[in-house]
Amino acid sequence: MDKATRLKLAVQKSGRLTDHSLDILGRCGLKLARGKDQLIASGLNMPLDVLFVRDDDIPDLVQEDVCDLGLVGLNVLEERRLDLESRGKKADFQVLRALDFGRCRLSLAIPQGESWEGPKSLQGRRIATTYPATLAHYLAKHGVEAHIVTLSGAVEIAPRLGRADLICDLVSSGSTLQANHLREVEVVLESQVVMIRTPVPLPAVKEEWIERLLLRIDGVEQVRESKYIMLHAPRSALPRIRELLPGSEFPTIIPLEGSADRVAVHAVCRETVFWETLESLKAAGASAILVLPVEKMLN
Ligand code: PRT
Ligand code: ZN
Repeated sequence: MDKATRLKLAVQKSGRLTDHSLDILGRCGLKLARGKDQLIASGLNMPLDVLFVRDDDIPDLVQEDVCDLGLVGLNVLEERRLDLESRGKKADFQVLRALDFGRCRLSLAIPQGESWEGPKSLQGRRIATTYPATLAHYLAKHGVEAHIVTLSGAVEIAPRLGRADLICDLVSSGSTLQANHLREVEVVLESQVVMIRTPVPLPAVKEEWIERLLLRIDGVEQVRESKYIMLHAPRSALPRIRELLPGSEFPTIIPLEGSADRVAVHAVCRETVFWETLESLKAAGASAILVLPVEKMLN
């Protein structure tokens, strides 16, 4: 593999982000030759290879220019950035895009039944976390002093084991907190997956492929909720119909052969199209309403 011409992208090897990361690359057209448990997979139809690693290693691999690109949760990236900065070093990865998956939040949670009066309730307490740098930054921002108990996992059971008074951990549905009799009280960081790149300037051919990949990712993200709507309507109803079409800019209006009054309307709607919207369109005079999925979009 030629380092000068082939992009290297780091992706989580096996975990919550793996399937979504590969899915979005697949939607961007990438076909990978990958044997199971391989560390690296070559792109068959793009000059891009995927390196499978632990998510925690992705920021450094990109910062140190081992990989050109990486897909990683903002929680991991921020922790690494704040950790480096707390030691007087510079975090150099650049965030290119925020992607619509891996959403979660890093939150403070206290035992149910305890009272909470804002960050000042943290003064002098012991907080268990796997995100010590992010938590330290939060505490400093709020001017409170607390003891950070750094754990490598199973943070949610720390209060019951007497190792901490409360926790700072990732939450998505909240059911883990509930099962451990904890109550979420404050969000420290909202997170989702981001695409990062090396700070090092790359050869032109690689920069071009990054641009192409980003355009394709934008297209993939745009079509996620998008639908193509086709309908017939009286010309007089067009102003109302345009109001009703969710997130569409310029619908195409086509005359219907043999009908002076009725037209066909075609539009891309960038927001979810609900049954209620279709019912309102019908009430406004539309008929023959079709809603189709959009597979690809390039603006
Ligand atoms: O082996 P490797 O180091 O690569 O994987 P990992 O075990 O560190 O990470 P993994 O696969 O668990 O998570 C990868 C990334 O997914 C995280 O860094 C986040 O960016 C994102 N993510 C999204 C989550 C969650 N949602 C999530 N709910 N990561 C972890 N959780 C855990 C959380 O720690 C808690 O234990 O799920 C539990 C809470 O979930 P709920 O739904 O009960 O609230
Ligand atoms: Zn990890």
